[in-house]
Amino acid sequence: MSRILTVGAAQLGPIACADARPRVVTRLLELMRQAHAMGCGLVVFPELALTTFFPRWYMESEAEIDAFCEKEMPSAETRPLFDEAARLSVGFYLGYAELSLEGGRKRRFNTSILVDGAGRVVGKYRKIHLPGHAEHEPSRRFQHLEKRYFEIGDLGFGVWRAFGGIIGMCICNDRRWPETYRVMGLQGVEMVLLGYNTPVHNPPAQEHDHLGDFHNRLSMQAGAYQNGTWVVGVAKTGNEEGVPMLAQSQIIAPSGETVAMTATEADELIVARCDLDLCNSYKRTMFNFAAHRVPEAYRLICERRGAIPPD
Ligand code: CDT
Repeated sequence: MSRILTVGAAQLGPIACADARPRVVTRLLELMRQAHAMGCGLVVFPELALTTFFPRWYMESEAEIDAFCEKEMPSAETRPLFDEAARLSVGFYLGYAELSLEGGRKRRFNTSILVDGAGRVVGKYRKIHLPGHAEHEPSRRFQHLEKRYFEIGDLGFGVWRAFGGIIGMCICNDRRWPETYRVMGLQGVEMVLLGYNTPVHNPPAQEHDHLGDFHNRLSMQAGAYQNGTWVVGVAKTGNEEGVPMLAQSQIIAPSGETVAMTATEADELIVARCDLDLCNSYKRTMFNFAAHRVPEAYRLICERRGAIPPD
């Protein structure tokens, strides 16, 4: 048996602060057309793929922050992506900053959507693990203010029946947390899509900087293997507004092996012919959750947030 989903990981080079949406959408459309030419049914774009990674700047003006957010999806500026998806029958994952009005209250989320080959939104995810800090830290060369600009996602780690399989989504820092993959694994996920913006330099932990590529691979490969799922991780990379960003977008098989990886720090498409049925043997043997998991022994995971060492 095989269920082939040909997927494209559409890495982006830097987006400048001054780049208007239509200019960025033109780049995304070019990558989507390349994906179609390569036989893809699904193309994955990065986190916050319509703007620069704005949490690197401290801003007090709500109008200034909101200018980086999408008030509707699709909008006049993003509609061409949906139209082209339908014309080419290529679905996509897109990360963007979402501004929503709920119960008369303005809310901002770091969001991704899953759009099918008819141009319809079939899934939405709001980032749960928000890294960085909430207050201005002027001693840093650049900020990481996701905790200031976004609320914690309120939609959980969902999965959707789409593209002939079970597809899940998460965003960037989520990929470092085993709980992310396991919650989707417990829903039978067969392909996890995720976009990222990862500065090479992390001011509070400079001693990790030289290990950035390794930690990126390590987290995604472990998540894939331990849950018997494909993982597609896609970067926005290069030197964005003076901040070098990690590359190495990759498509990872349920074995944990990376089957395709980008070679540049620019707009670049990589493609893999993913057999979703490759998940089966992992889900039926080593990671047969129903046969081997022991949830009673894992209670602390839900009951306790931070580590408390014994006396
Ligand atoms: N965008 C994002 O989540 N980036 C984080 C950087 C962490 S350093 C504060 C990441 O985990 O890649």
